[in-house]
Amino acid sequence: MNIEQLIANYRAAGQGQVFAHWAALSEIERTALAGQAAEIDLAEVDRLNQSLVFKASGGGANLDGLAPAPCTRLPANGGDTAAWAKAKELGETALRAGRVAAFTVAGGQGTRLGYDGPKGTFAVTPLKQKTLFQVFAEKIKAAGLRYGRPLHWFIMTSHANHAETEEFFTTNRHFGLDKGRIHFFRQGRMPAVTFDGKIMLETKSSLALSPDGHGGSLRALDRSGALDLMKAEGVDTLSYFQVDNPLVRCVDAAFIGFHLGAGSEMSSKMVPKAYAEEKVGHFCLQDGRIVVVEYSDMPISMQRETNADGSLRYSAGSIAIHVIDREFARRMANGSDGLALPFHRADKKIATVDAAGRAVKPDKANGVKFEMFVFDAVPSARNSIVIETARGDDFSPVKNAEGVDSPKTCADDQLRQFARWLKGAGAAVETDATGRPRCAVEVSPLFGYDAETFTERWAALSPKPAVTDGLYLE
Ligand code: UD2
Repeated sequence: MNIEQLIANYRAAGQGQVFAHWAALSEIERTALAGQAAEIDLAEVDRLNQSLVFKASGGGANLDGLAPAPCTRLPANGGDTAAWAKAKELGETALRAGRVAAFTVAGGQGTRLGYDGPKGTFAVTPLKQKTLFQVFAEKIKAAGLRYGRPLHWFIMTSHANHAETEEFFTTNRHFGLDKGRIHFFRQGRMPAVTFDGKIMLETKSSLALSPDGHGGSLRALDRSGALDLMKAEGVDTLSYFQVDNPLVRCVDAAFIGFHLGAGSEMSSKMVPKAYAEEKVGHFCLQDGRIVVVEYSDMPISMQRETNADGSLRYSAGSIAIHVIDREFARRMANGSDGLALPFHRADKKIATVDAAGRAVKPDKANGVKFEMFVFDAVPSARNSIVIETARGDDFSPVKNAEGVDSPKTCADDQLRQFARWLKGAGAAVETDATGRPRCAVEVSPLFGYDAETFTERWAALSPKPAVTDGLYLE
C-alpha cells in the first residue's frame, strides 16, 4: 500500500492524529512510522473501541451462573492412585514418541520486578545463581535424556526483547541443547489508545505499541510457522508455561497423560489458593464449560466465599501451566469456527507526545492497552480438564522485587524442594519449621528434576555426600 493511501485510511477511520507530525519528520522517520501504521488492523481497533473503551463497564467478565470447576485431585488429597499411574504411563509413551514440545511465554515486560532485560535472563537459583532460561533448559534436556527423544522448545519473545533473548542463548551455547530444536518467535503488538479511542504516539515518529498479551501466543505460533514445524516434526502437544516460574515441571508426564487420555484440547494445572486474595485466576464452571476468571475480575466477596468446612469455595487457582493441542492452537489462532480470543482492557500510564510533539510522562493512567489471555481459550476447548498439583512441586514465580513472589521467596521454595527430595531419599537434612534447610544446597535438574528422578540418582551415589552448606548435586 502506498503512503498516501495509508494516511487516507487512517483519516477515514478517525485516526489521522497518527500523522500529525508528518511534515516535520525525516524520510527515515516517515518510513518507520508508516511501517508501524501498516501493521495495525484499524477495523480491529475500532471493534475494541466500541466493545471495551467506549463502554463504561469496560467489558468486565461475565459472572453469571459461576460454580467451582471439577478437578482431578492428587492421590495425597483423595485422587485415584491408579488413574495417576496410568496417566503417567500414557504421558511417558507420548514423550518417548517425540509428540511433546515445551513452550515458554517470555514476551512480558517484567516491569514489577524492576529488572531491565528479558526476564528469562534473571538469576534465580539459590547457590549457582542460574538464570530462569538455564533452569528450563536443563529440565528440558533432562526430560529428553530420560525419554530418549530430545524435545523441541518454543520460546515466545516480544519485539523489545527478541534480539537480546537470542543473543543470550548464543552466548551460553544454548545450555548444551541442540540449537536446531530451540525456536524463538516474536509475539504481536497492539497500539494503545486514549480514552476516546485515538491511537497514541510514543514519539512523533512511532506508535505507542505493546505486546498483545500471552494470549497472543496462539496467533504468534501460527503466524511464525511454529505450528507447521511441529506438524512436520510429529509434535502434536505443547507443554505451556510462563518464564517467571522456575519450579515448573516443564514437561510433566502425568499431566500430559491426563490430557491425552481425556481427549482434551487444552488442559490446566491448579493449586488450591493459599489465601482468598492470592493473585491467581480461578477455575470455574459456567454453562457446562470450564472457564478461568482472573482475580481482578472476581469480586473480593466471592473470592472469600467458603464451603461448610471453612475451605475456600473458589479455591482452584490457575498457575498458568497448560497442555495445548497443536490443532486447537491453530483453530484459536485463525478464528475458524468463530473462535477467537477476546481482548481485555488495561488502563495504563502511557508515555506519549503532546500536540507540539513534546514528550509527556503521565502520572496517572492516560490510555488503554489491549491484551489477550491464553486461558480465555479454555472454554473453547473440547473435554478441557483441570488437575491438581502440589505448589511446592510446580509453582513459585518471581514477579516482584520484594515481598510475595520475589527472588527471596522463590529461592526459599527451591531450597525447600531440594530438602524434601533429600529427606525423601533418606539423607539427613536439618530444616526449620517451614522445611527450609539450614544450609544452602542446590540440585541441578540434570541430577534430578522431581522426587522420583532425584531418588534414583541419589540411591546410585556412593559414597553419599554430607548435606552441608554449598552442596551442589549435578
Ligand atoms: C498471571 C495470570 C494469573 C496467574 C499468574 C501465575 C494473567 C492475566 N494472570 O498473572 O492468573 O496464573 O500468572 O503466575 O495472565 N507474557 C507474554 N506476553 C505478554 C504478556 C505476558 O509473554 O504480552 C508472559 C510473561 O512473560 C510471563 C507471563 O506471560 O511469563 C505472565 O504475565 P504477567 O506477569 O502479566 O501475569 P500475572 O503475574 O499478572
